[in-house]
Amino acid sequence: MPIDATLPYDDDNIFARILRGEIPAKTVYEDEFALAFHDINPQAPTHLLVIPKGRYVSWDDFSARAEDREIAGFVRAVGHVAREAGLVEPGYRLLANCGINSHQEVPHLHVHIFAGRPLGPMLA
Ligand code: IU
Repeated sequence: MPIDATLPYDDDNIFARILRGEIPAKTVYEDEFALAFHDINPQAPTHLLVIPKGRYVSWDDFSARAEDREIAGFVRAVGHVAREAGLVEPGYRLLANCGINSHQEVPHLHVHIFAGRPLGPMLA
């Protein structure tokens, strides 16, 4: 079910539980600001998710409330994960769904990294 990006943060959401170590994930990177792991239902040969450590529902919530250091740390983590995975050449796609019309399903901000095949033109 798509979620409303303006809802209050739900501490029981699946990514909060992964951050607390209550549910396993195939983690590829972790630092002060971010955790990155393989998506359980990959849509490309490489499909990673990068999530901030902070309690943010969506891109909207994060961009409005996060401290500058959290935003910088998260953006750097996304780039680092892509570089470390060897994705810069021939390239990758980032996607962050926000709210009902985007079909965001997990109410903790996540950036998808897709790579490993030609991804075609963006679909709107
Ligand atoms: P979305 O942007 O909220 O639609 O994407 C949610 C993603 O989270 C989706 O690609 C799921 O396969 C993925 N996911 C996951 O990796 N682990 C989980 O336990 C659950 C969803 I639930």
